[in-house]
Amino acid sequence: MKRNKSPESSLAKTSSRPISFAKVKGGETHQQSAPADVPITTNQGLPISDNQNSLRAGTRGPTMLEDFILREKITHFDHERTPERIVHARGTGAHGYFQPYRSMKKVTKAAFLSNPAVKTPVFVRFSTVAGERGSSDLARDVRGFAVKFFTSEGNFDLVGNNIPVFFIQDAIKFPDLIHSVKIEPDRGFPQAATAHDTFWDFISLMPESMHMVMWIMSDRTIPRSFRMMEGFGVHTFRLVNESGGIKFVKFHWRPKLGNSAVLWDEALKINGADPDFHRRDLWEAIAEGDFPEFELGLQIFDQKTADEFEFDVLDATKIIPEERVPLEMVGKMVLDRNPDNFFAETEQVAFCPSHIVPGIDFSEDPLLQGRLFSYLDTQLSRLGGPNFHQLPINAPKCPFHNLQRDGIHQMNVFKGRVSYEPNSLDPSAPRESQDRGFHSSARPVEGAIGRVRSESFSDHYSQARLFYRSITPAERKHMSNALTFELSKVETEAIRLRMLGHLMVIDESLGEAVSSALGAEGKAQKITPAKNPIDLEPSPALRLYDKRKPTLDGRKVGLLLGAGFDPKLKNDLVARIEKEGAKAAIITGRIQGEQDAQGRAVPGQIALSGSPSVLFDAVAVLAGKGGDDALANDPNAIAFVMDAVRHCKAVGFAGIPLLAGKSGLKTGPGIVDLASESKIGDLISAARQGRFWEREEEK
Ligand code: HDE
Repeated sequence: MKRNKSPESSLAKTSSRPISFAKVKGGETHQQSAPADVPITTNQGLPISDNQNSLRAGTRGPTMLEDFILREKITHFDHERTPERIVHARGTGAHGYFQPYRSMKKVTKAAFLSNPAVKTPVFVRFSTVAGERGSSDLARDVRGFAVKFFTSEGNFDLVGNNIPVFFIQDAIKFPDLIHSVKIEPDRGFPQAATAHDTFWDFISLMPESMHMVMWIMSDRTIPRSFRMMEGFGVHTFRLVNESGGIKFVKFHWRPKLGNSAVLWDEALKINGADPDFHRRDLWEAIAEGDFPEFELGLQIFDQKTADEFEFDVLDATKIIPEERVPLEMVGKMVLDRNPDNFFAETEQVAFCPSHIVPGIDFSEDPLLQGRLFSYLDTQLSRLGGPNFHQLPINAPKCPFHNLQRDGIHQMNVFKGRVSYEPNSLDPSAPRESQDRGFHSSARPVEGAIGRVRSESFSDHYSQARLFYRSITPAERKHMSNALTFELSKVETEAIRLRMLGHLMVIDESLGEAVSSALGAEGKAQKITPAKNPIDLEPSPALRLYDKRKPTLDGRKVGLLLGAGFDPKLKNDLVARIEKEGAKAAIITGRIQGEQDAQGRAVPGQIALSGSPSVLFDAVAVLAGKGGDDALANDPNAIAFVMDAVRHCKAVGFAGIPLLAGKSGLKTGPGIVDLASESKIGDLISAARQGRFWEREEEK
């Protein structure tokens, strides 16, 4: 009987070889031949003759239960997802390496820190915390910064965040914290947001969270890029050297490109324009050979120094100011390869703080202690069983062998009779090693067991105040705006007033600014701290801005072209931007391109309707006579310029009077009239500076 074929099927089979359509460099669509000798098969290896049509009883009849090929394919598809992570569900990963600058043998026997000639492979996963897997990148949230070092002595996972402190002091509060921040259980929203009642209800009842509140309401929780944010191990760990000498350590990552953040108004708009903004940014940078780099910095200190602090180094709600224990930069991490497969690598990677190597050891921080249990446990349900370490992305790159056996998804076929130790039947079976094995560092333990919190954990406000008073005026203003936004979304007045009470304790001017913005002057609930805060010496290292040398490196400049623009000016500008290590994106009203002053069509890379200026670090608008009028009547162009001005970015323009009257564009700091080529330099140095906070509106 003659069978009817679907149109795609006949298209795909017009030649003797199957064809598919693929995008190739330059954007044209090309026919691609698949190699003829690789037949598609079932999972059992059976070649498949028709991958377009299921097995039917008659041409228009029902599908046969007998169609095992259809059933295998659909069944596999039905089970393609693993449960998403309970927290940090949305993330993106990258491969790279870590290389120490020098041997750190004096303080640690960790192999990956002892030889500057050795590059240790790493896999990094950056993430948000609260949102589900499909949420958008620019949620106001802590960012996860998890690094798996595949060292010669086993995997070391440094599972950190982009903020050096945490909300709670004891792991037993973690489920409550996360339940409060996630979607509210009755209504299933809000997604990826702290701005709702349950979060602020819990937080306002947890004075220990106040330091973290300062960090999450700062610009740090809306980073410009994963490449431009710091990372922290958060807890105090121990370093152990060959002779058993012990020091304390805090881990820090510092981005080579410096810190950058976006404004809240930008974050909201980026989430609409490009919900994958951060993952795209990382992916593109690596694909283009612009490899992100982070330096590893250690704060190393001894017991005596720890005893001198007014806080407890085991309390994860505290930092050690860098001015008191400076960072020692010990090596760099370079991210130089994108994953081949998002699911197999980024989704299946399993980080566990309990993955440790000789030379590093834990501390008694009660939060860390709880984490040592939780991560292994969560992988059992997320990855389906105890053999997740055999997945390629999780397997150590050094030899590993023990006598654990069987279990779901076992990939190995172990041979022989022996699966126990000690044994005398198999001399080649793995044995314990006193020399090379991991030894927990000897530490004194004292006291009676009990559900207690040390008195040394009871100051909840001094470091919150320290943070607020250390950051720049622009950051303080953004924090006050953020708190106003968040608390305005809280429906229950009592929660708002309780939070205002905490803010008053942290810093009266902050408490008053937020009270007034909410219209709740004088209504803050009176909060009496367990321990009165003390005024600490401000720590400039806590600032986000004013820390880096002005640079355009790694940034992106949007060039909006209007008809009749000067092609030489455009080319010179692009060349200067690229010389700075930045990228220029050519934006045109219609994607096919724009006409320059000589009437030549110049292709666009992105269309204006899909590329608001929030996607760029600086912008320029180039247009000739007439072209400028057209832009002035285009709402997207007006919004493009108005937003860049409002967001305090460097703005260059050529073709006057540019959008006069509609964009709000007036001359001012960082706004450069590109009347002549000599002005390109002015625009570049303005763009290097980044933001001109003096232009920021009052609110
Ligand atoms: Fe996590 N955390 N966490 N966390 N965490 C997880 O493990 C947990 C904490 C962090 O990209 C989970 O594999 C408890 C602090 C990152 O895959 C889970 C406590 C810090 C990631 C878990 C904390 C982190 C996670 C969920 C309080 C910064 C993502 C999926 C005791 C130092 C790793 C998973 C990745 C993920 C538990 C607190 C960072 C449920 C119980 C503090 C970066 O095991």
